Amino acid sequence: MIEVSPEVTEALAAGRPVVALETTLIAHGFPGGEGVGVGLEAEQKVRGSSAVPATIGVIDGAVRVGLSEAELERFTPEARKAGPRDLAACVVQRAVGATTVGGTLAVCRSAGIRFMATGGIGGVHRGERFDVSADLGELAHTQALVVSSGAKSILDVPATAELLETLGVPVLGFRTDELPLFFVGSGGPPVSARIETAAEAAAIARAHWELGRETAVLLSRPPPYDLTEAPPLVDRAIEEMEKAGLQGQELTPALLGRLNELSEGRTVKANRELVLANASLAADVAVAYAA
Ligand code: PSU
Ligand code: MN
Repeated sequence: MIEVSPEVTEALAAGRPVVALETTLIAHGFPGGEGVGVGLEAEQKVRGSSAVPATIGVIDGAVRVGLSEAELERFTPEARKAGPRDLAACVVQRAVGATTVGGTLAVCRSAGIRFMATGGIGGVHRGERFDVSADLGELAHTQALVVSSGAKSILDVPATAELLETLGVPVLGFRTDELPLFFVGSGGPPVSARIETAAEAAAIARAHWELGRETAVLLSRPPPYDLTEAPPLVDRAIEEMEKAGLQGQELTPALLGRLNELSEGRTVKANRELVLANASLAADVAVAYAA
């Protein structure tokens, strides 16, 4: 049920660096078809750092690892959001399944891919309602290094950091002491270790797994520039969504769309930049690990 492209198969067999990329970001993370362009650019960034991109998603009754441009274009907003629980149903029902970080990591585990890049991981949502992303469950038992700009902007980030500690997931800060807050780099909870280079991240990931740890390693890279106007807009968008009664899987896409309106497009631009920077760094770490 998992079909790996020839390019990715060859790279993995030869021990060359491979970086997985998710498709939820493509289908639901950007407005009006912009996601495909971001997905393609992220792949170019990975190639630019001498690694092989492996974008993952479900199409035509199979989990696919390594997608062509025409295949990427099928991950429209109509695609189902595919967390780890949704992979099987998407395969059997032949749905287009856009994999989340959790869904992508589940596939990485089966395919033997050790590196992944994203914008922000899911985590503990704010508010009274119990909503904790399945991303955390997969981070707890997948030996992969995930590069992100911390957790999604709309989450309860201190609670997410506490849960990562509970699960035993190292949180490395790339040239920072604080877990980035997605749109802004500073003000978050402390990381478990600060690192300065991609090689250092690769060495810690290797040591973590050689010590028998079975969890992921989260490498947090501050966004390329601070969007200081974003946090109050995030608060406002969340309040609006609560009033509208939005919850579950629809919440993130709706919130990101509203944020884009409120910021006149600046949150989307910032999101794009940080996704691309994270793809480059993930490739650098994968290259250092392979060496
Ligand atoms: N971060 C973003 N935009 C996104 C996501 C994360 O800035 O669209 C996606 C990722 O695919 C992540 C998912 O895995 O949201 C988590 O969603 P949930 O909270 O429903 O598990
Ligand atoms: Mn959820």
